[in-house]
Amino acid sequence: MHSSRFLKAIRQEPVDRPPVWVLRQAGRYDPEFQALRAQCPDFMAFCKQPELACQATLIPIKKFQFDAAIIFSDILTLPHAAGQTVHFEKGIGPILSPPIRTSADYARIGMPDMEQDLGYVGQAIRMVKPELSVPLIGFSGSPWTLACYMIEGRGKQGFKAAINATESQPKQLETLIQQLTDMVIDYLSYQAECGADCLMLFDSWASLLPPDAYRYFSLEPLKRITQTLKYKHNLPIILYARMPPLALTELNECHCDVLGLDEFQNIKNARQLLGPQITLQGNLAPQQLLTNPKNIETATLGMLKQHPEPGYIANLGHGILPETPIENLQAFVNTVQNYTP
Ligand code: 1CP
Repeated sequence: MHSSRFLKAIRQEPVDRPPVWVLRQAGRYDPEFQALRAQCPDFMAFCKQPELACQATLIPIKKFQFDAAIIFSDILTLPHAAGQTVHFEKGIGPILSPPIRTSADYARIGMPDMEQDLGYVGQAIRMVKPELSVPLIGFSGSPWTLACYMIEGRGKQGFKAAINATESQPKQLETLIQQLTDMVIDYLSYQAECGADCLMLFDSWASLLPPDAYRYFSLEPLKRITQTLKYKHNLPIILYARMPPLALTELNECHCDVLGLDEFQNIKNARQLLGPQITLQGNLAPQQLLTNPKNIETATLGMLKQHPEPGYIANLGHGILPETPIENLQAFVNTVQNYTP
């Protein structure tokens, strides 16, 4: 495991080719995943069955020989464990109830007990580990991204209530973010103890805040998380922030081992800005995979040539789209797997 391509690239050691995995690699683009999902149509109930989560984690590894696995779960398991009901409605997305709006709603949020409230994630990690010959990534949403869902009560429809809370309820939001920071530390520590080889933080809604508020409500909590985890566990940490309102050099204050780049970043520029100390991951636009294999090969080679040195992990800039044809993902993977730097 220690000598895996993925962990070597994180340590910036020479590799025969860049490791490759894909955000949302277990997902709706794959009919085999869809068939497994059909066994338990309620998404949260699916996540809570370690046997199913384990199988969903393994399907893309067997099919594409990815260099890393990511545990099948969701960032919304944590709000659920903290006291909100989380339900996925077809055609709407996640619904968290009650949304956190009043002082009473804020007061209702409590620290979960890992074994009791999130033991299903730990069980899935323990179950899948012996089946894997590649490293396993455990993950969590960032406090800010989790707060977006918890305050809004819904998915990506603007998150107006969450943005408003930074102005209208800053003290309450700050307390919530602090609680979430503690929860994320506990949750990722728990995943590490259960066997995760690498930890990943998703700040998917970084773009919603102006720079100063972003620093206060997102970056500083992320720094506390990564510093504490580094101290407690000697595991690599990946930070993925989508469209961050701060420069990559500022995100680098977290001292993560890997920075996940979205498709709006340029790999070469990122390397120049950040210097040699950090591994970069990304960042082909997921929309590229809707084109055709020839196009995908050209675009993927273009991406790989931007980073000829070690310290790079090939991936998409965001989650693979559900409408992606499997042969197009295969073309992306083949291009990386046949590449000689
Ligand atoms: O019915 C289904 O199968 C639902 C699709 C789905 C899947 C496959 C959801 C609902 N979540 C997941 C799994 C998941 N989610 C994984 C593990 C699988 C893998 O990567 O292979 C991971 C890492 C996530 C992370 C996640 N969930 C993020 C962060 C990454 C990102 O996309 O920016 C976010 C924001 C979520 C919330 C979520 N879960 C699911 C959906 C459709 C959403 C977005 C909701 C919205 O904002 O509208």
